[in-house]
Amino acid sequence: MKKSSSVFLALSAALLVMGGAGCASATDDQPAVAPAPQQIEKQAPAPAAVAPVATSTEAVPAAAVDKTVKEFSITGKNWEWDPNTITVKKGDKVHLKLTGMDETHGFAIREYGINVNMPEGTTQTVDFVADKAGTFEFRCSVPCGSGHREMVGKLIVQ
Ligand SMILES: [Cu+2]
Repeated sequence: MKKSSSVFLALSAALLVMGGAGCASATDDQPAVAPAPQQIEKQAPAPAAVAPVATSTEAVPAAAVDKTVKEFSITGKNWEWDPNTITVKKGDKVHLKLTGMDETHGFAIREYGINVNMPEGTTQTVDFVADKAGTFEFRCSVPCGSGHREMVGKLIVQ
């Protein structure tokens, strides 16, 4: 969880900076009176396809405080990922919200050393930096029935 911790530290720092933007001592080049919240809208495609889950373990909406973070909500259900392709740029910070819908699944991207258990009805989060370019499969890592092997999606890092 080292990466996760450092991301949260960075986010905390960003929050502090934003919180201070109302004061005369704002340190960035934005006018202190105009924090322009519309600039920090998240860019994840089609988040509406995902039902809100009250049990999210994520307290800080990463994309809301750092627009360099690419945020995606992905659901795993028998037997598919939705969405099943996500595209980022090399070097992007990626924040994934992973929701297990109908039973326990697992989200794994071998080349990135990611393997997260997704107990049914929960949302797990993963933060990583997309520092390797290419196309990587994400697969279910928890045996979940006859379609388990077909739960394959793609992370495209351009
Ligand atoms: Cu599975």
